[in-house]
Amino acid sequence: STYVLDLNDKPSEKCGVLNVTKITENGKKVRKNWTSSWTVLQGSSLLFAKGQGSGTSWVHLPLLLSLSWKTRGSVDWASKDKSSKKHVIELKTRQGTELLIQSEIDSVINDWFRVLTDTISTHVWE
Ligand code: I3S
Repeated sequence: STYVLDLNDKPSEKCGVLNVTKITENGKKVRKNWTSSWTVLQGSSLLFAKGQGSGTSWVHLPLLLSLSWKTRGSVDWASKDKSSKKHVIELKTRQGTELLIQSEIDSVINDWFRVLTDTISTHVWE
């Protein structure tokens, strides 16, 4: 896909394996399906790999357009009622989709929290 080509063009700024699930889609609750996903932050986009090898496709989440307070999205620590897991971040998009991302390793998820909040807050809006 085109995202694979993009990845080869520019160095990624952060990557790693996270546990990911959608909990809401277009404002409607959906059944959780936690999956371990290779995740890449590139510029102001977050990419989640689906599948492996030549069958890999990328779910593309443009952070500034989807998650910043300007567009009424958010990045925050998930409240306990969202998951029994530890170290869970909730991503809410302007379109009413909510994702949870999680790692068992607190330094890993803390780094992701910092980089995601930095990405959506340091952008200068014109
Ligand atoms: O928020 P929920 O519904 O308690 O989420 C749990 C369930 O989705 C469960 O799957 P099934 O109900 O389809 O068997 C998952 O295995 C759990 O991981 C979900 O909860 P956590 O608390 O792990 O996010």
